[in-house]
Amino acid sequence: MSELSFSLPELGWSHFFQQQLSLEEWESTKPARVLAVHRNAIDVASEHGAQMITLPGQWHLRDPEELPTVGDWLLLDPSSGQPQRMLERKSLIRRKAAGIESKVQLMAANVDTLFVVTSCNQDFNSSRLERYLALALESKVDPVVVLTKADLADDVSAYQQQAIGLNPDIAVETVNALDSSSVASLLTWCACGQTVALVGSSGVGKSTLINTLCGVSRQETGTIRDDDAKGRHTTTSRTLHSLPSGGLLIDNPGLRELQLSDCQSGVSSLFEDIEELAQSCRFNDCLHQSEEGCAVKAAIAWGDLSPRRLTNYQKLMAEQQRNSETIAEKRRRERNFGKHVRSVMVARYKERDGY
Ligand SMILES: Nc1nc2c(ncn2[C@@H]2O[C@H](COP(=O)(O)OP(=O)(O)OP(=O)(O)O)[C@@H](O)[C@H]2O)c(=O)[nH]1
Ligand SMILES: [Mg+2]
Ligand SMILES: [Zn+2]
Repeated sequence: MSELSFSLPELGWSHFFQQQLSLEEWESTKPARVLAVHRNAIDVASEHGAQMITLPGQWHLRDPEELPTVGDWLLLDPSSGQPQRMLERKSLIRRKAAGIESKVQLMAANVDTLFVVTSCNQDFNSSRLERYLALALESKVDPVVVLTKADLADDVSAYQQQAIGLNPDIAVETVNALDSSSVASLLTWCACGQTVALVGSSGVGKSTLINTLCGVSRQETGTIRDDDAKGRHTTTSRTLHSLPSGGLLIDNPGLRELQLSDCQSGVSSLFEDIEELAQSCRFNDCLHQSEEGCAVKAAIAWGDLSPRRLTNYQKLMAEQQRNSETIAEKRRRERNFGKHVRSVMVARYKERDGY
């Protein structure tokens, strides 16, 4: 964010945050929005401009989900600049951290719209798009599918039709991310105070879109490989940018994979049609495999439902449940370990102090 100062509404402040402050806090603290999170410091912006702050040591003892991420609101002490507390979030986009670790990674907070970005080339993949869309719906954020590189594709409408077919209620926009008149259609979601996060694979044009929407080059962009259209992971951290239109955009590094956890309602609402059909299956516990009277299989036989969609629905449901269980188990183990450490410490103090 290069400009020096903003009004609170320009930073996305709203009644939802205002009502969380006591009168005393309103008078004695300064709300600030998190622009970027570094290893040992955080960039924030307030009515008084942008600054870098460090978190008080005891904050690092918190559950990682209670630590500030890009888009969060903090109340700062105006004289020391130290954060006093973090405000409750309107929305939170989180995923299972990459790799085998049972950890959650926060992607962005207080987001209104998620641009799920893919290109009209080999990157386009319906099942991967469904992952992102389920994540948005779970996070209470409105998703928009943004198809980039329309200028390079022979048959743009084939990609559009596939994207629209994922869920008729979700908006699909097709753009040349390098052309400002082409991306103007996206400004609908970028009005003053609105926060939009961009997600998608590396090389699909997330940073290019931000630069074109901002009208200046804010983010570095990188070329993609010719053979498989994969990007080079040019963006490596999350950052929040302000647009001339007043909207706020959060750039994200391209993800190699998106694993869902705690995403049951998101998957359910994206695949509402399948869940509705399942109500008509003869057996309540129908697995939609080879059971008699299966309405889901019947819809596939009629050509009303693609077998791919059913397979992905079942896969995502199972994956989010498995990941939620391993993360919950890890938390439980950590809590038990914490209790054990505390009881050992208490026993030592008792022994030492003889009480
Ligand atoms: N012709 C054309 N090129 C595009 C379009 N969008 C992006 N590009 C190009 O695609 C390449 C990758 O764009 P980036 O904006 O760096 O992609 P990214 O999604 O930010 O990638 P990561 O930061 O690696 O996650 C760059 O060379 C862009 O110029 C588009 O709509 N049309
Ligand atoms: Mg980028
Ligand atoms: Zn069935």
